[in-house]
Amino acid sequence: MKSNSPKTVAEYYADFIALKEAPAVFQLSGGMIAFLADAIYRKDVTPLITNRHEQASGFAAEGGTRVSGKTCVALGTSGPGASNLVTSIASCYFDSVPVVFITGQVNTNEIKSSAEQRQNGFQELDVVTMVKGITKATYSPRNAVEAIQALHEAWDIANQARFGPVLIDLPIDVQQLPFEESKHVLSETMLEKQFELEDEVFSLVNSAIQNSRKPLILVGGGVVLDQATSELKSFVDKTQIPVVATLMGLDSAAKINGLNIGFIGSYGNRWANEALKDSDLLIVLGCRLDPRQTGGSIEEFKKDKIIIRVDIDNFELEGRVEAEIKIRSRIGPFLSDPRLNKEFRIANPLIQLSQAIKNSKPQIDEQEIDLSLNPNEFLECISLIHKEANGYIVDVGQHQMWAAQSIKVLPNQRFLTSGGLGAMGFSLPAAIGASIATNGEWVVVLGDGCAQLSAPELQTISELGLPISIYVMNNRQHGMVAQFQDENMASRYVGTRFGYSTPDFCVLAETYGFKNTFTINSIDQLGELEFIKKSTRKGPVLVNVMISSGAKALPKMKS
Ligand SMILES: Cc1ncc(C[n+]2csc(CCOP(=O)(O)OP(=O)(O)O)c2C)c(N)n1
Ligand SMILES: [Mg+2]
Repeated sequence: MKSNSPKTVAEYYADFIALKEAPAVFQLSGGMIAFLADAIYRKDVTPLITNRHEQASGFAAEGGTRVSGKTCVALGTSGPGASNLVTSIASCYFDSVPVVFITGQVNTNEIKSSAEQRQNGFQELDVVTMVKGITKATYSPRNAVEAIQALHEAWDIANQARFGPVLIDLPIDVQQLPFEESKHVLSETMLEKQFELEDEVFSLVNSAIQNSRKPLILVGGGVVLDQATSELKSFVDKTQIPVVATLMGLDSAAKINGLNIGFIGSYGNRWANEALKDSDLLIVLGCRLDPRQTGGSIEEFKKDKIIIRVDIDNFELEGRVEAEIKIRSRIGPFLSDPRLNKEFRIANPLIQLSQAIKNSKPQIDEQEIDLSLNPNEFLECISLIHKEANGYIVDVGQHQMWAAQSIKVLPNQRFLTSGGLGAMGFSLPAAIGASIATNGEWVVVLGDGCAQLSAPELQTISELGLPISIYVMNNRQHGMVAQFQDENMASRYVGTRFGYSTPDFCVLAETYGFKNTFTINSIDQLGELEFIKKSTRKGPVLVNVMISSGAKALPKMKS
């Protein structure tokens, strides 16, 4: 491109993405998106990372955005590139992550003009219709002005609470059009709503807390999304109300010294679920209270307690668990509001209760059979050697529950997983995004099944030399589903053990260029972890952790 030629739409996009300090753009190449990728490359400000599957690009953008709080971008070409992004778009939608997805599209004059026509252009796909239900907004710009407006609006909308993904479907000819100055002012309705809270709300909350003997805070993913972890910490420090956390709230709760009881839900720590059950006041912060958190019976969950819910999203407040006090608000402003009484301090019996249960039945004693490697014990040990890591990125399955139950997340560490969607294959690409966005060390915990969904990303990791330590919790089965088959299908392991196999993950990683791989068969080999720690600083490490297929995710709450 000659320097005197006018700026193109693609170049404007590259400038804008750089100006917004997006930590990275993730992509897999394709003709229909190539002009935009080329402009980002030439701008040479935002790292342009090439993954081996568009789904990985989307997960990487999600990981990078979640850990940095800054929007990353994922690109895909038209047709299969766009459809491959769909799972990662859903993941961002359910976990409220403001990623901007941009798909290439065929030339505007090749786009089909009727919904009845299946396809007109080669690799034409109506991705906008496909993702309408899993995005906050979608755009199909047909000229330069629309393309520029779409970018400004999309970025803003993604970043307004409740956060979520947006998609711009950008035809190849529009990418090359000369940029045109346009107005891009958000209309009134799109501006972030502020929720004024009445004095009465605070008197209700204050008296509910005052009258409670066993108050408990339930921390959900909304706390970290609202960047309200320090407000949570100071509220807990002052009031001494203990906390329990969901899968998405584990890292926020990790900031609470001494009063963090643990992980609740279907596979939660026994003592945390008991504390929740025994509480007489539950303050639910940024948490959907989905069936995995409440169990099947809402009545049982609500029994003998008052529930206060604070959430930015009215639909959640009006959701399946009706609270006695519903507060539509951001978490941080609510917790730091001077009208909220923070002087509450009692010796809370829930602390003693949970400690007694923990002493009599620690997490590692939950397994029903003797194991040469207890996954809970192993993961607790892992957290001792990765104190300097930025955090943990965990996939989906039994290993996810073992990690949530036993990893000791430090106050400055993150714990990421695919929460709402529960998408296998999330962890490796998300760690790529997290590592690029933070320029730092991450630990991945994934199962042998999940590893096989995203194994090609080992090439991306090794090519970039990212300091990621990968623990494959290898039970040679889709353990979580096998456990379900034990309970419901007389242990007929269809597709989980029958007709399922695993490669040698060390050989696989070495083929992808990993220099450091280890296999661990028993807890006695933990001495080797020191060696792993040293290797991690130099680049990626893969540890193949052999676990008996008889190990289960326990305790398991009845549904
Ligand atoms: C994309 C996708 N497909 C299927 C599932 C259903 N599923 C949930 S956990 C699981 C098993 C995961 O196996 P593995 O990674 O080996 O973990 P393990 O349970 O053995 O620890 C499956 C198949 C899913 N969550 N995501
Ligand atoms: Mg497995």
